[in-house]
Amino acid sequence: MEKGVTNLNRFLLEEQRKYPEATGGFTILIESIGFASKIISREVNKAGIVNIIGRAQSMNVHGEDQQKLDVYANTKMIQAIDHLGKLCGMASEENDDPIMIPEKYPRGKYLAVFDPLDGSSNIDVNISIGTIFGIYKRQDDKKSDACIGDFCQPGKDMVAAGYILYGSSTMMVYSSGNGVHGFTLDPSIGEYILSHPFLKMPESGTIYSMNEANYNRWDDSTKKFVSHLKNHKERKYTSRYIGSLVADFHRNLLKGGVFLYPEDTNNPRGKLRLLYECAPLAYIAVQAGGKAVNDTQDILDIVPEGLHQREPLVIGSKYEVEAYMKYKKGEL
Ligand code: AHM
Ligand code: MG
Repeated sequence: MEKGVTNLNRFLLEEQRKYPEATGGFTILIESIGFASKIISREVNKAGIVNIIGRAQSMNVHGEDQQKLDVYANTKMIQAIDHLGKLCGMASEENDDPIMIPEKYPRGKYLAVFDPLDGSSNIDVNISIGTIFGIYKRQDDKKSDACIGDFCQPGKDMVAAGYILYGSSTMMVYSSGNGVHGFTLDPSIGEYILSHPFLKMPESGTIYSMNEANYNRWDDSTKKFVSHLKNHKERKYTSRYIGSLVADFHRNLLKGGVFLYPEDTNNPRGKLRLLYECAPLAYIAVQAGGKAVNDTQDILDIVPEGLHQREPLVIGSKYEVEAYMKYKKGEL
């Protein structure tokens, strides 16, 4: 390996050595998600050429059109990790029920949750999209198939979470509880190279990201919070909204600021899914020194009641998220 260059595998191995009791099961899981993401990245990059963009003519559990690339990414994620013998089940935004480990493979102690292709409305227009994942450990020691209840753990019990951003370059950002680390895919060698070790989110920022077209459907506290940012005395905020959560979150992670998808009259419990979108990104935000809440509590404290539960999401730098909560509680 080139001197001074750390690829994802080496990084994971060195992390694993810090825990003598580690069996390597976790390392191979993250590596394999990395492998799936390279295949997805390749397909995203050639989407226009091979005409894979467009609808797959099926609807997912949320009643939304699935796009071809969603289906492709979902399949690749499942195929990359179902045979490792490390998982007892998977749950995907694209599947109604838990995804079982095929009969012929052994079961393990981990559970994987993922949104295989987030921001799918941006596929057709060549805008950044992403993959989000979280890893939990099942709470009993059984090695049988997971049931829905096994996935109903609060985000703070996750053992790792991360995302892949298919942007101008492809990046994988992950945390297993020891800081947040970013790897950039070098397409010439097909390797993720450590480019952003120990990422920290600025304590406050000047960016806010939300779908302002929903303004009239927000409650008063959200409207007041946004007006607070617009009229801030010390800071001049700027608005940035891509409509791909991974991309909006990633920018704010690096630069500081806040992303909000609060409840509104059309989405009384928010739009984004707790298990596949809110909790994994909240885990990353908190590990990087940021914060994530719904309308009343920290995202990581919420115990899901089902696989596809939605939650309002306000995530980003501490200052902005705490200010939002003060407006919600009527303190400001
Ligand atoms: P998806 O998982 O079906 O792609 O939907 C989630 C996306 C997020 O990436 C993004 O933050 C949000 O939906 C955008 O919603 P809207 O178009 O209502 O602003
Ligand atoms: Mg999606």
